[in-house]
Amino acid sequence: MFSKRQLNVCTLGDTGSGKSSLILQYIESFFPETFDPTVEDYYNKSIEIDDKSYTLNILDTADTDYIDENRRSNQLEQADVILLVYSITTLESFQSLILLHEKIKNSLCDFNSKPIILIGSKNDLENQRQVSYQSGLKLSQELNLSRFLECSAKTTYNINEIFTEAASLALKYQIEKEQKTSQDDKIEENEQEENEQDKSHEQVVDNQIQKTKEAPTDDTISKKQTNTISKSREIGTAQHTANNNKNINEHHEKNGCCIIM
Ligand SMILES: Nc1nc2c(ncn2[C@@H]2O[C@H](COP(=O)(O)OP(=O)(O)OP(=O)(O)O)[C@@H](O)[C@H]2O)c(=O)[nH]1
Ligand SMILES: [Mg+2]
Repeated sequence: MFSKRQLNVCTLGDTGSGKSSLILQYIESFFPETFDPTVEDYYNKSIEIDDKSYTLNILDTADTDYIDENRRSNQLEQADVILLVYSITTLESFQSLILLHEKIKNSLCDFNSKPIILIGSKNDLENQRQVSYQSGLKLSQELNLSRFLECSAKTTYNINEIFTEAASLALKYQIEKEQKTSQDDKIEENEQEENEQDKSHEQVVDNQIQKTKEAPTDDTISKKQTNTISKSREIGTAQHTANNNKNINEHHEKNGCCIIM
């Protein structure tokens, strides 16, 4: 059966920064007024990109301090895109992202190609703002992130935009990764072929060397020829002597005498 391509999103950020709220607003069109800290939750939703349908898997994580490092690094590896969330009403949640970003960098082998979106949540709470829009934008540029967006789970401002952008970046990341893998496979295949060709060439050269070793040298050929010549000379001499004796005998027989040898 035809199965849809899965795009994996991982959300990270301080407790209370608004991760669960923006996910719930996107998935269920629901804004939770009361705060219920997350342990770990998974959500999924169908999404269209260029008339094709994909499944967007969203991981809602617990605050960074409460999670095992291996588990976190697995979550990061699995993700095709990472959402770094801070609240515009809490400077601390913004500052802690710098350290979190550093941890992600150290944890991922393909950090440079993994897309990361910076999100400033709760922008409906303008009167409580502690982090300016410019600061968010500046940080995203300094850290070379893929995108920066402010949003509000309460008013739904930019909520769809976040996940549409996340899905597109995730798809791009997956395709580039697949292309790189197939290129690496081709390079490996070519290297193997070249190695095999080198080996068979070496074998041919070895065989030739072996044959050359076994083949007679000019010296041995001339020795053999000398032996053959001397042997034929010996044979010739013997025949000559026999013929001579025969002639002498015939001559003596003709002359009525015989030689006893
Ligand atoms: N006004 C307003 N309040 C928000 C918004 N988003 C979240 N909140 C409130 O902020 C509190 C924390 O939000 P959560 O979404 O639960 O935060 P979280 O990042 O999931 O927290 P953890 O699960 O502990 O990591 C809740 O009481 C929400 O009602 C928003 O866009 N506007
Ligand atoms: Mg939560």
